[in-house]
Amino acid sequence: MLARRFFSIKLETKILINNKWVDSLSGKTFPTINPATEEVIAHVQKGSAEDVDLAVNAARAAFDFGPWRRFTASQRAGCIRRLADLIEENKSELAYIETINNGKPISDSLNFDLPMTLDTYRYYAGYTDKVFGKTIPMSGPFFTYTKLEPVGVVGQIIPWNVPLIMQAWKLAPAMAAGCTVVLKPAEQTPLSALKVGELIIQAGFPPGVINIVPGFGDTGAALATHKKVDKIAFTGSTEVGLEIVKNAGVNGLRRVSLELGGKSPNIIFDDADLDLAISQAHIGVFLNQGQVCFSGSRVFVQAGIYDEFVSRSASLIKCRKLGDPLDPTTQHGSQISKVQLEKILYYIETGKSQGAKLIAGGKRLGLKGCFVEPTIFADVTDDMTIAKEEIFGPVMSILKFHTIDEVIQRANNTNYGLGAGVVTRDIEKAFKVTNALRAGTVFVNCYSVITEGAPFGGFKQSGNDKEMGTEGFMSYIEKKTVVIKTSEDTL
Ligand code: TXE
Repeated sequence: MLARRFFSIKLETKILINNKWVDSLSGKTFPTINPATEEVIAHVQKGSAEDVDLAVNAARAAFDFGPWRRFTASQRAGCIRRLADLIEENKSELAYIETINNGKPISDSLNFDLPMTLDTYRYYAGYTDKVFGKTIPMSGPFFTYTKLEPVGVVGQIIPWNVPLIMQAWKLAPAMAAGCTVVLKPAEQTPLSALKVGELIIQAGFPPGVINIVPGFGDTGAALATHKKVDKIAFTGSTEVGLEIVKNAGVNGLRRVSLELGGKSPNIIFDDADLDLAISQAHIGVFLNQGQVCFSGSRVFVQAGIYDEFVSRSASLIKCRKLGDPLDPTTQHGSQISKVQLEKILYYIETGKSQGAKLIAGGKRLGLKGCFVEPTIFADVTDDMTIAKEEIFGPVMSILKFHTIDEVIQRANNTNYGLGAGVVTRDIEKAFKVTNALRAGTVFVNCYSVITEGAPFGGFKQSGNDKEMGTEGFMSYIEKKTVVIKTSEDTL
């Protein structure tokens, strides 16, 4: 079994600054837990504001004076590709670390998280030499052009739900653009980020280009307000995102990119292929134990197929295999923490007390580990808390609708706007709904299908920028306009 095979893996637990592993200045550490067993895996150095300051200074020096800015595009791409190759060589070990630290099934870590991580690094390696400015016509003896440059020192704060993917989504475009970085992984899941740090050194990134400081919210806040940081990129809760925006002007102005929460609608019409609709909605909610920002947690089902959809969804959920995340046949693992477990159980109780009909799951599984049964509520109405707030857990709310205009209005009646789904055989209906939904990504007859080439990010309270694709790369780029006086004779 994997557990035995990796009994002796070396975990990295220190702070990475200037390609050196260091202890925190305070000497403090924090335990990192396996949520499936609730056992401590390791003690990790706890970065404070002072450690963040050292890391930012290292990143600043590497940006302002280091060799990184003078690396050719192919040298930068070479570093990123070597990193991807090293991640691939170590993928079993990384998948194992991801699973023990996060609680997700090992088959997900191996078949979803690792491939997407690799694709992201390789995709952005190809961007280093595709940075083109423009020449701009101007009256008079002037030659005017734009030059694209890296934004500078970037602070990146990431969450715990897909730690390796989030690290890649943040680091890869910043590396390709030529930025330098201080990354703070989530306090729940520092281990895979630190392991990648080891591989970053091996891949040949110069000292100071990528620095990693594990810690809590105060560590993130110190990074987000540091005066030498040019840009903050954050993925996490809308509450913390708003705080980061509020603090963006503290100690000087910096750019802010946010990818926040969601309460995404998934709309299933009477004419849908029902088998497809049921499995699509199932993936849309239960993938990653429901800990997905674009989870299609509000499932709107048209009246004509409502009852059948509900009963067949309840049958399907019984086939989902819950249990030991290290068992390769497990489909559904542990939630990230006791805190999240309790939050999810609170929402389930709220659903019951507000009159939603519990048709599957609804309980914690076992007494050890943070396991929650995949849960389905029918007869959910728009005013119920479970239909309004992000649960970030395996809870599907099924709501009934009658007409297309009604469902568009109800689906959009949320402060969030990250994902959405439509299931129908009617292309006209699909276009009408897709165009009307205020969401950053709309899935038609599928769900949770994302690619590194397409921009990803939210409307409304779900975010203010895009990651991935060209847009994700441009988020790490400054545009400089250059106006050169020429001689009249050359016109
Ligand atoms: O998120 P936080 P939490 C949602 C989801 C979840 C809820 C809470 O609904 O239940 O958020 O999760 C760092 N300044 N999402 O508490 O607190 C923190 O250390 C700077 C959606 O884990 O937002 C971590 O690295 N940084 C989501 C990161 O922010 C701060 C993914 C995220 O933590 C900070 C995760 C501060 N003041 C949760 N406070 C998604 N969009 O995918 C905390 N942090």
